[in-house]
Amino acid sequence: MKTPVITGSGLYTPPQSISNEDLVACYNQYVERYNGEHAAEIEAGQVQALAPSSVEFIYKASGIRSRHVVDREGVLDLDFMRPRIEMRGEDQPSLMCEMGMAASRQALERAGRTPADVDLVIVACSNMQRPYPAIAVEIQHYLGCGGFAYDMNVACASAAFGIQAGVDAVRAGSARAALVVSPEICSGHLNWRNRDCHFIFGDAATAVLIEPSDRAGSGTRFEVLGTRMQTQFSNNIRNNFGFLNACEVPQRAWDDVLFHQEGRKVFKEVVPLASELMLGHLDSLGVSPQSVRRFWLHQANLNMNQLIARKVLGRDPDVTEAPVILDEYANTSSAGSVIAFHKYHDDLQPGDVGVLCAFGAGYSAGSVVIKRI
Ligand code: CO8
Repeated sequence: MKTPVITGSGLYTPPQSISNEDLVACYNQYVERYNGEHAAEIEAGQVQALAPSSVEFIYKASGIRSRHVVDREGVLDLDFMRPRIEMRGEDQPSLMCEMGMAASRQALERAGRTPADVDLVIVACSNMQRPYPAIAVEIQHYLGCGGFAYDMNVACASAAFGIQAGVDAVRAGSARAALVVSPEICSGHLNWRNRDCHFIFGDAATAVLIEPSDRAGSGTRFEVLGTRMQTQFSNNIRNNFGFLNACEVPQRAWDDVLFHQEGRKVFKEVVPLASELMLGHLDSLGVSPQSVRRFWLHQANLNMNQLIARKVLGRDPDVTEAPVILDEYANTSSAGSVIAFHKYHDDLQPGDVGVLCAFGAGYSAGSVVIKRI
């Protein structure tokens, strides 16, 4: 059995972003227009008036200040309120492929590798642009990698599950180098007209390269000490988009095929799930939680992350122990914990241990314990 090592990571950040102020101004104009257009039905009690959103609520409830998106103009266009994405021909790389390749190239460069060194590409993320051919096979093709590739979806925990699959393949020798890519275009599946969730998501892509220790170069490397995944069925985060939508009788409402959740219940149920997963995993590896130098947590909600870290550490974490990127990026689904890792790992010293932990819809949660070598 080989010893798997993370040898590089990459991040693609869309250049456009939307502040809470811009987002709320647009949403509140929509509310004003909607309530005006439905004034008579609202008056008659047949339609419920929409309530305005607020910048203060968003920051206090989530810690989010802004989000990067693939198209700001479409999201803030009152008549469209979603990203406008040009349809591409079948002979052109898809947007997900393009974003994933940008992150992959950076991960390979950091590891001192070329695409030809990679023989497994896994695209692990929440939303795929199409069912087939797999986005992973498209990235494999356009990057110029060998071997095989496949897509997998475990919602916000996808990157952790993808890393486990890559680690297992490298450990067993079925792959020489595994690239786990998480291109997330959450803005395309977010209901920007729903006050409860219009502020939650952003777009980004990440990549992680995993190689056996005997091939790993001399860059910043992290040995994977262990991975542990867990799932538990819940309808509290749901998206009913699927290939049978057009066949269903009666047809679903348009907002039923977008992201929706019971945020409060998710908060309450996922905090123990993620913290107990990490505690059990660390215990099985003989690592005390207090000795962990860094927690790269899924970035959905700042209060949630602080509570999870407090339950694991037995005290409040400081910002260097559980770094925050959601203030700038919002929830980028599976990319979030990897963005935190990508931006905040260079200062760790040989021997330092960190945990990447992702959690989300399913429910699903994954813990990856790594040690700087
Ligand atoms: N502005 C002002 N007021 C608001 C707003 C708003 N924008 N939104 C809600 N309110 C109001 C509510 O109506 C409520 O009013 P009232 O008390 O009168 O009923 C009040 O504010 C409080 O609302 P909540 O109880 O909903 O507020 P919370 O404090 O619970 O905060 C959060 C809401 C931020 C959503 C919080 O519950 C949370 O973050 N929970 C965790 C959610 C989570 O982690 N989800 C994971 C989702 S990611 C995932 O796995 C899916 C991946 C798929 C990606 C797909 C991309 C699209």
